[in-house]
Amino acid sequence: MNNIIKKFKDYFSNVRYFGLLTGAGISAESGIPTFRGAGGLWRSYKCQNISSPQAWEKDPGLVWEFYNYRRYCMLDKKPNVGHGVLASVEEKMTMENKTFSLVTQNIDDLHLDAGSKNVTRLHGSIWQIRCCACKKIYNNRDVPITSAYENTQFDKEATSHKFKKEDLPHCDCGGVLRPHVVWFGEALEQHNVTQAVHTAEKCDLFMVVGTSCLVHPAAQFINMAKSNGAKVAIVNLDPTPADGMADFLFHGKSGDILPQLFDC
Ligand code: BV8
Ligand code: ZN
Repeated sequence: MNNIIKKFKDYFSNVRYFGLLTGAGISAESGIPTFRGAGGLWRSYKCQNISSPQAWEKDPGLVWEFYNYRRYCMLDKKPNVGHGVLASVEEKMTMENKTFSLVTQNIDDLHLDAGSKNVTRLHGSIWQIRCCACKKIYNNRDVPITSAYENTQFDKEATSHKFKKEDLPHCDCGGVLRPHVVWFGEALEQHNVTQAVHTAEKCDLFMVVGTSCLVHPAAQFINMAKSNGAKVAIVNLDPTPADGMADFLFHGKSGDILPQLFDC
């Protein structure tokens, strides 16, 4: 491992545009379950089935129960060493007039909490809610989201309780508020895609941290960076389908590996 770390550091010393893609794995050491690990299930639902417009259409009260539970779990979570190292690298590169651009699939906002500035939240934020009628976006950290959700924050047995429309959060305009996240089957916001494409096309190093590289279109930015001539580094606990593209491949915890790769 030391030889590859030295190779990485030698290359990184000449990097002028550092692009990154992070996933649930970088937040695992903060105590937030990953999607395809144990965190992939809530009660009897697969996350990607309840994080969908179809589930919202069918039972918005249940979808809010899921997000209210995740907000409850995320409320006290703090950035870990991995988030902190990336925030320090960005600060150093900015002082050296170099570019740092972090694209995250995570909705926990821990990169922002760690001090990262140039962050593209590809899938939104669990701490933002949006009006289904007028599209107004609110920053909101209320847990429970409304009093009707008091004491429903558990993930084991299902509740037979059916939430009514009046139990849901409402906008000043009277519209129902939903989580401002990208559900499976929904398009990503164009401005975020534009920023992610720019990062993949312009960077000379693209680092992928803590993602199974299974969710699209996020995973495609790795191929895009590679085909645009960037070197690819992967830091992940388990092997990923993108490992074959890696010029620098590190299997292990991001909280252990990132501090070894950057002197900051
Ligand atoms: C869209 C917000 C089109 C919600 C999320 C092409 C091919 C195949 C499928 C598709 C495709 N195109 C579209 C699809 C369908 C779908 C998709 O990708 N499905 C997958 C499951 C096959 N994509 C979509 O639906 C996207 N939309 O394409 O729209 C469209 C266009 C026009 C008009 C209409 C529609 C939208 C995708 C966004 C979904 N929303 N999140 C919420 O969170 O509630 S995605 C969700 O998964 C999270 O954001 C999560 O971050 C993300 C990806 O998962 P990972 O982050 O990778 O997490 P995972 O658990 O999988 O992996 C963690 C990794 O960390 C593991 O590998 C583990 O080894 C590692 N790890 C663990 N601990 C550590 C660690 N590594 C380092 N250190 C550690 N300590
Ligand atoms: Zn509204």
